[in-house]
Amino acid sequence: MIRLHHVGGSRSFRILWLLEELGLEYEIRHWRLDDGSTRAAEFLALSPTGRVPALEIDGLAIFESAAIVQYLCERHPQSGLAPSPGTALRARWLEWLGFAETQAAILEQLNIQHIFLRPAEARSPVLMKLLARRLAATMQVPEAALAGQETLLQSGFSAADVMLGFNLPAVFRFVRAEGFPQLAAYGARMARRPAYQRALARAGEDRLYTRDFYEVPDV
Ligand SMILES: N[C@@H](CCC(=O)N[C@@H](CS)C(=O)NCC(=O)O)C(=O)O
Repeated sequence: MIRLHHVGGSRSFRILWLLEELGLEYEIRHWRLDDGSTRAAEFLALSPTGRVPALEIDGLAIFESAAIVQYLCERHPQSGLAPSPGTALRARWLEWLGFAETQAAILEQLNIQHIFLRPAEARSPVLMKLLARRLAATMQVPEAALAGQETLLQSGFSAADVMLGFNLPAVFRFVRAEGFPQLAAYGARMARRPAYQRALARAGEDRLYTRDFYEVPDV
């Protein structure tokens, strides 16, 4: 039995997408981040900081998206979504898994600054600008890696693309795509994958973003 604990538009989409890439059967339990339910004991038993994703699988509960991705890939080595442990390619794959979270953490700070912080005076345009620059710096890395290849690893599509690919629609809400042609094309390629589309159809509403682009307000 596989049950994904999911919030629309959140990092749990990575797991939803990966489950579709793996062709596994699973159920989804939908949660909201704005009704206190992820702070209840029932959810904290699955994910002690009250964050999604959490995955129940054969009696085990796992949190942290990169850990879940690694675990699912280990259970399904035949999927080819992760290079073999101990190889140089595996080192690159693991780097991308961690890197995707480095980038997601900056996105989270941008979300806090542009969307969640109340009252609006508590927001800092200086910090917004700094965070957008830090985000752009992370974007340079896959931009360079993708020159001449379609996926993060030269060997082809892997779960690293799922980890990073999830970030991209959000990334381009804070940094314009113009300076990042490889990354923008890659994002569009990932979104065209049938498994991505199937995941999107089951994902539920993304309530976070109401604008295509979040400008830093003038100070
Ligand atoms: N490093 C964790 C981060 C999980 C995380 O922060 N998830 C967000 C949604 S994208 C969340 O649940 N936030 C709710 C909260 O912070 O209370 C992972 O990759 O799973």
